[in-house]
Amino acid sequence: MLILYKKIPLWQKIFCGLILGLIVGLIFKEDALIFKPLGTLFLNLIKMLIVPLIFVTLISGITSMDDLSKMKRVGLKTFFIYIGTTSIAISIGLLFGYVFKPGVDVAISSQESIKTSNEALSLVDTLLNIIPTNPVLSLAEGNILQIILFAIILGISINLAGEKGKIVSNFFNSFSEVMFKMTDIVISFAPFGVFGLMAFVSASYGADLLLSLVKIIACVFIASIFHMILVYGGIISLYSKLNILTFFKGILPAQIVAFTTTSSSGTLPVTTNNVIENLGVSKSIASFVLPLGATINMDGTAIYQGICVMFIAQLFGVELTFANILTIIITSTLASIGTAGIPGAGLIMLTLVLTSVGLPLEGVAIIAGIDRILDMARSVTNITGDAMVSVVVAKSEEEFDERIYVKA
Ligand code: DAS
Repeated sequence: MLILYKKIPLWQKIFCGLILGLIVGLIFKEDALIFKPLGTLFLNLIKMLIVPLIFVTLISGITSMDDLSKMKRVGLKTFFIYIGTTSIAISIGLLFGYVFKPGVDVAISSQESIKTSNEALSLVDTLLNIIPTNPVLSLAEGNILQIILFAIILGISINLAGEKGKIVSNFFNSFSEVMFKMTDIVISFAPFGVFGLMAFVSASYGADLLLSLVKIIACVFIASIFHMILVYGGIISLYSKLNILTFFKGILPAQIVAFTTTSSSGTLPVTTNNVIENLGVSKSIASFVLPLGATINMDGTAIYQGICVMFIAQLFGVELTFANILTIIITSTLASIGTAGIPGAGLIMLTLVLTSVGLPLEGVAIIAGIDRILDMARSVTNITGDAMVSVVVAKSEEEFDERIYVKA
């Protein structure tokens, strides 16, 4: 039996966990909540990985690019593709919100408390807060943006130290291999964890709430799928000349984990494993591109912001001007950079975007009631965008093994 189980591809095991969890939750409702600890255990295991994995593999990734001009080239490519796809994403979100009008004739009173907008940091605060005044504290607190900045500076410093930095560089390369192995161990538990998470979500929400707000849920999901197929699929096939279906099959395990955990950072170990093991991206490119993407590249969140702003404007009968739309595009793009890769982060940033155009925050209360469902779509889109960029950059840097990709 165990031998048979080991032969089943991981993505099929995780997918079965997802479907089984959904069915069990809808059938057994509150009784299905007994499976929640399985999901919590899995979430805690991947949270255990996040800090050491990002810190160690990012440094290892940078020290493997000891040619500073190459690091600059990879960094610029990564950053510009991230910003470009996020700007397209917010525009798609606004377009879907304008065409589908999800906020028209919705009369749902909300039970959720409204998160105040002062939780949404301004852009300047976000940028200043990235500086790790105490790197050990940043690691202990899991402040991902500060960890990334410190790892980048440390990695560059190791390269600049040359021979004298070799021992440190070898240590991080070796530690990075160990962290990849630890990630494999945790991922083997994913099917059970995904089952527990999905059973909890479907038991908690049930069919009735979902049906009452089906229009905005459908809008966010359809726009996310549209963006992934059109934009990511387009770049993968037209620019990198690779098979789209192979890409989506190779990243499917990470997509399912993102769907159930609603955390890009939490899914990072699985995303890293998938792009290296299934899509042939080199460890150094994956270690550099993915941690950055998990925190600053949030196309799914940008789509969600665009749709929700239109939903709330329609809900309260507010006509948005062209200047409002431009403001929304800029603030949503910046907000998605500042959004952390954790569950529900986008909802807090939504209040920043609403405030930027003077829309009432009361609408956030309605969104908050279904935000976990909407977060599933945006988190899947976010990690898929990260994976797409890692494949495109790896192929352009000839750090890509097409033999692995075609076998995905
Ligand atoms: N849940 C966030 C993520 O991990 C996205 C969001 O909340 O917008 O990507």
